Amino acid sequence: PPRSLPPCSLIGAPTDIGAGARGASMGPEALRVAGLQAALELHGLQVLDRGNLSGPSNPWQPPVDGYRHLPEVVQWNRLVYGAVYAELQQGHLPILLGGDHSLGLGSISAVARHCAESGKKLRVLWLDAHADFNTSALTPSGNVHGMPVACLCGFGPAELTQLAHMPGGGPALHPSQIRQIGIRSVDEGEKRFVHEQGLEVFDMRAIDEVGMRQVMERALAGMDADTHLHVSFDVDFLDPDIAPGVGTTVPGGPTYREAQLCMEMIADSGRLASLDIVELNPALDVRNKTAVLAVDLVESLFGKSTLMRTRPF
Ligand code: HAR
Ligand code: MN
Ligand code: MN
Ligand code: MN
Repeated sequence: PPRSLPPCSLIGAPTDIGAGARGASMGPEALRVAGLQAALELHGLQVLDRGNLSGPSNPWQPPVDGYRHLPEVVQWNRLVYGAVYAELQQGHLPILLGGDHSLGLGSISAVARHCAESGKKLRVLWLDAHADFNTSALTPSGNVHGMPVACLCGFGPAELTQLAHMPGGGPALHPSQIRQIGIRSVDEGEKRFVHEQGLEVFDMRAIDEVGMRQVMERALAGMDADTHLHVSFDVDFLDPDIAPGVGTTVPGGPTYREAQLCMEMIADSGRLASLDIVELNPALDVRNKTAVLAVDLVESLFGKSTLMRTRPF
């Protein structure tokens, strides 16, 4: 059945500035080549391709005070913030095509600001192999793509934690707004910090024990008509057997069927209002198959289903 979704705006952010491997900068084009726009249009959506943002190149330097490329990461996130915020203001559904996951900062900061201004509640689903909750003191790498969730919760350099200039001056997110799914790689210090801050993490063990269906029921619980749902889809969420085209593969991720169910249940919630597709690395892919898979899953996220089902099985 046709769903009433606003026009979607594709925003390319071709950079690997926060990553530990080069190549995520080619993600936006790989998603376009895999047919993202046509796939969404087939499901009745209006799609506006806003092209690519243009930011600083990657100097590929070691960390300085615990961060690699902080000035360039800030510049890219300012660009992403502006582009995502502009689409939300026009009533569009922004789809950020990364780029690495450090850009989730700019994207979700814009969403948080928009929600604060429009009186909406915000729920963030973070689909990832990693918690991305490091700080400069905890990080083993200095790569900012391992830090965006911490920065969104106010733990990080002011240039990154204050991107949104939230009313009241606080952080963009409170940990209680976040649900992480698929997690299976958390660094030692990061693990303690996740626990301290009370992040709600549905790790792979949770999926093993109760299944993707119950995990998603719990992750989506408590939303209502006033909830804006943001999905931050790190492609390394998926098992590397089906999704090799990412910089930081971790074995033991969701299967094709589990990932489909995850996306279908998000679609059924009817609350999806913004999306990041990040960490796709075409330099490490095999004949663009990870991009094709990502497009297939995003179709489900936007309501493709096998049958015109009216209730869960
Ligand atoms: N935890 C590791 C670090 O901080 C690896 C982080 C990798 N992050 C991503 N995005 N690929 O989730 O360096
Ligand atoms: Mn299709
Ligand atoms: Mn990530
Ligand atoms: Mn990841």
